[in-house]
Amino acid sequence: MGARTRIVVPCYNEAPRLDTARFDRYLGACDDVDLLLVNDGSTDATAAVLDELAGRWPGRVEALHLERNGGKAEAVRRGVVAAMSAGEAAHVGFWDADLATPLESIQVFVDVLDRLPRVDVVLGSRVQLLGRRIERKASRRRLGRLFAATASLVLDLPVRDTQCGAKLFRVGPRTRRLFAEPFLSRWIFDVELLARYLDEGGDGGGIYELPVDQWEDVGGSKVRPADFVRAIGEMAQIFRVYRQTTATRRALALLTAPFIRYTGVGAIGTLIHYLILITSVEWLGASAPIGAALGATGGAFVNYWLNYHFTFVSARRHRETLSRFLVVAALGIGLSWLLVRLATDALGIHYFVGQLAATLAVLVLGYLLNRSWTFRVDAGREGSP
Ligand SMILES: Nc1nc2c(ncn2[C@@H]2O[C@H](COP(=O)(O)OP(=O)(O)OP(=O)(O)O)[C@@H](O)[C@H]2O)c(=O)[nH]1
Ligand SMILES: [Mg+2]
Repeated sequence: MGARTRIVVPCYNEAPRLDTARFDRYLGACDDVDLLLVNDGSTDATAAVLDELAGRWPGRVEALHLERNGGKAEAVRRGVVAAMSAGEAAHVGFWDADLATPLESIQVFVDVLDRLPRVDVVLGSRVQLLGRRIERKASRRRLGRLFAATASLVLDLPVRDTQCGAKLFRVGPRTRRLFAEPFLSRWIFDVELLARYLDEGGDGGGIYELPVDQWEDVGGSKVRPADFVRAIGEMAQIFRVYRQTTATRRALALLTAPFIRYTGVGAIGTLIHYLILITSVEWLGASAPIGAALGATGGAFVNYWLNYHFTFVSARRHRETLSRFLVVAALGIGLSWLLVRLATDALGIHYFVGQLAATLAVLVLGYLLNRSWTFRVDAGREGSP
């Protein structure tokens, strides 16, 4: 009997999608792979489905139920930590529950680790080579290419596909450390994993990209449109926290600083404000004050949404952050009025100069308040502002 392999399967609201018959078939056909199914606060019958499957395979399948939903990254991390500490597993990995990559491919991943002692990490890669069956929506494939190119730049590592939900690790001190701390990112933790591996002194020679024989884009994805915007913010965070390895990179990191992201979002919000103003006045026949109010509201919500997902990559509840964001926005309007008044009435400065100074002051104050209060980002997370 070969060394044991333990596979973590993150499961969130998978009751309708989990093909337990395929799990049974796989477990019946191989005896040196165990499964750890991780459910974190699913709201459907996932917990019962997982317990049933575990009940049928005592000693081979375990269901781990985490108290509340923390996202795929944290579910995988908690699962891998448990799988690595449960002893006698030489390899630990994670696999998407939708079996986009069939369980039968696990052995091919294990063979790579057995054959190449230098390799610590095997990444499944969805490359459409002859003889492979890779079924991906064209839009996801193109987005995936763009994402992989960005990840390669950020990591300074020519990686072809970071997001395939099938990965295997050789259990050892370095790979244990990869999962020791919670991830910054919720969805693109795969990229963060590689950044941590490089940060740990690993290099490209320890990572192996394995083109999978089969991959199928299974419907019912948990990825939301906001996650794509969030991924950009998370990528900036990963670059800033792990990959400032050269002077050029440190200079580039300045461009991705949260304050720069905040300013950029402010500019986008202002642009939306003016676009809605002009559209509603020129084309919809609204009066200028109505157009201005609609524009300000639209601009504020775009501003809020982008700052939540892109600038601060927040995980806090909207009902907390939105009300605070509006308070900060109101404070900004008040401060703007006060400063323009001060400039014109008290100091006799031209109103436009006053407005420019006010805009700058509101930008800096707004950033500091939103960072420390609204989205309450702890300083350690991204180092300097
Ligand atoms: N435990 C847990 N698992 C999650 C969570 N979100 C997603 N997952 C699991 O992560 C895996 C991938 O999710 P999918 O919805 O298939 O995502 P996808 O669209 O295929 O995205 P890719 O992983 O990029 O292919 C599935 O096994 C999900 O159940 C979560 O919040 N908690
Ligand atoms: Mg999937």
